[in-house]
Amino acid sequence: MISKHHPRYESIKVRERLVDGHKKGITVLEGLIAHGRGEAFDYLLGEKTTGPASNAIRASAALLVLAECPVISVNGNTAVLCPQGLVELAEVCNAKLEVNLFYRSDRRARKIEETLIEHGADRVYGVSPTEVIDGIASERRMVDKEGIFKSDVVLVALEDGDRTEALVKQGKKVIAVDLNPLSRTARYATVTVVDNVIRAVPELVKEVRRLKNAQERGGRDGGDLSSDLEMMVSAFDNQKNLGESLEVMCRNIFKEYSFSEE
Ligand code: PTJ
Repeated sequence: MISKHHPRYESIKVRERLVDGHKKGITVLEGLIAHGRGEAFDYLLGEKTTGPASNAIRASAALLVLAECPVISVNGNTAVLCPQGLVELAEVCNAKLEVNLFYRSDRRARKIEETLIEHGADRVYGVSPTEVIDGIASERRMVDKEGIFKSDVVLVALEDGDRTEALVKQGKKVIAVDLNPLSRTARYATVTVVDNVIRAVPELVKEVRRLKNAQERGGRDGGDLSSDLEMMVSAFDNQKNLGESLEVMCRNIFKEYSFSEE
């Protein structure tokens, strides 16, 4: 039993959730390693949502509101880290939830479906995928005909670069949540939120709600918010934003360094 007074209590609890997810057959062991890599980057970010991440969250929310067929891709880690938030996000932006796994097995896909349904999802796609996305070497290439296959915007988190690249090549817009601003996923995505998925998803829900409310008010007043949202998306420069996240990390390193020199 970990004391709530332990300075790393929250972080330890998150690890325990992933270990528990592994015992239940949801998370793979490799997912625990991936989480450890994420933790290191999160440490450098100061374990909070930074200014650049907030800007990326705003652009992502605009993309989701503008989308005609948005899909939220769920893997073993995200199913354990933020199932409630993913279901809420799908609800607020009329998105579909689709299981998509690197280490795919039917059993895992069904377990993740079960988890999402327990958290309030009506329907989960990708459990029996029939379509293939070209250019992906892993099981991630298998997608649902009614989900990622026909989507225009896909949100991915803890992802590997080749799928992001392949989805973008297919003309889809990809929103990536990735703590590593140097990853291939981060560089290939349309919008990358360099933040922990645990913090980013609730922020996205808030932002989509805010935009939807503004859209409704605009509608009543005869205004159209779509062109503002389109401008917001086209003004977003992903490479520049990634550079800003890296700068935050570098500043934090130097702050720590000068602190230890005192
Ligand atoms: O559940 P599966 O079978 O689909 O497998 C999922 C894993 C995570 C094993 C698979 O996608 C994988 O190997 O991912 P990678 O290539 O290790 O990439 C994970 C990326 O997510 C890395 O850039 C990490 O820094 C980042 N990351 C780790 N934890 C988080 C994170 N990003 C956001 N939030 C996190 N909590």
